[in-house]
Amino acid sequence: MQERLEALQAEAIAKVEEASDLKALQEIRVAYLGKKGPITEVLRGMGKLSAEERPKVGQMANDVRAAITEKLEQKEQRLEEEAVEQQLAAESIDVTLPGRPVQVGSRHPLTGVVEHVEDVFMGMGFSVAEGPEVETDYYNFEALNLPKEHPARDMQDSFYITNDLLLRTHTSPVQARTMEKYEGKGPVKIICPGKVFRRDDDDATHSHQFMQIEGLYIDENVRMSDLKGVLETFAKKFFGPDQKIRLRPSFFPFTEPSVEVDISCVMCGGDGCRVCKQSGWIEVLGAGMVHPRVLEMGGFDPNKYSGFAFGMGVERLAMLKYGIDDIRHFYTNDYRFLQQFKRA
Ligand code: FA5
Repeated sequence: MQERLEALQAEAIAKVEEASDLKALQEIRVAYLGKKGPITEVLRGMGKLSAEERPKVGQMANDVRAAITEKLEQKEQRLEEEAVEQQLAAESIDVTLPGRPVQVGSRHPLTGVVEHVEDVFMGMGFSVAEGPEVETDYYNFEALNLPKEHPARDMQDSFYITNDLLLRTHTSPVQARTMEKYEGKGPVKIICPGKVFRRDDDDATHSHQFMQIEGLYIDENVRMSDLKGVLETFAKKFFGPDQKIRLRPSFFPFTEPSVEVDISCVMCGGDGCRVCKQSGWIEVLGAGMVHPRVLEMGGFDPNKYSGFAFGMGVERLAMLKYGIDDIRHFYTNDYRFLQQFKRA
């Protein structure tokens, strides 16, 4: 009996040592110490032993059980510790590693410029209007005093969808649409940013698709000096307090008188450089007093109301503000270019 118990103890302990996980330990526990295990069997058979042998065998069986239990517990503890260590090793963080930079997108420089211009004009009481990019011949040309066959249409050739439907060549049709909405009652004070399209050849300063911001102010007694004051305020707020503007006579069929507006060259401060072609000035927009016929077609009485309008090129503003020498950079989505405007 003693030999059998010793052999059982040795066998169980060897298995415990070999076990590699908690599940295997539990199986050993059930197999050797469980109700149907060999040690329980020995204890059960004690009745058949002599009175002398009984306590000895009982003692021995208990010792074997205790020895196996102790070994099981030790191994169990070791496996648990190892599991915790493995988990800690797998989850450990090296706090000395540099952080991974989060890739944050940013607004396109043209969007940033549009928002800046909107801010400045909203500060002067203008609200922001919108109009469609696919426009009718009527709003793009006729309502702006550009009847069919008018030679000034040549300067703004478009992409035609049908004879009567085209991609708008400027944001000025929003003038006509806005006037209709106000049904002849002023004041009207809006700006309208948006995409426009022309059959222009692409070069460093021209693109077949670009952006404009239209401005329209109609009220009683609006004068040319109001136009000049508003544009001067805009230039100083957008480019800086030392900015000067210059009005040159020009022609647009929808304004009379008409002007081109130059700003003093941002690159050289007006001294003359390559960018301003040594003139000290750069053209950024067209403007003028709304033509009485355009007011009339829009439902406004030209004897009561007067107004001014302007249309500025967003890309030109952005190129001057940031010193960009080619308009095409805005559309090619070069990451190195765009990244420079993260904080713009
Ligand atoms: C017009 O488009 C007029 N509608 C502006 C206007 C509005 C005049 C209201 C009077 C009253 P112009 O064709 O000059 O005018 O264009 C205005 C501005 O758009 C230019 O000063 C320039 O900054 C920009 N621009 C014109 N063509 C291009 C082009 N192909 N690529 C990039 N910018 C352009």
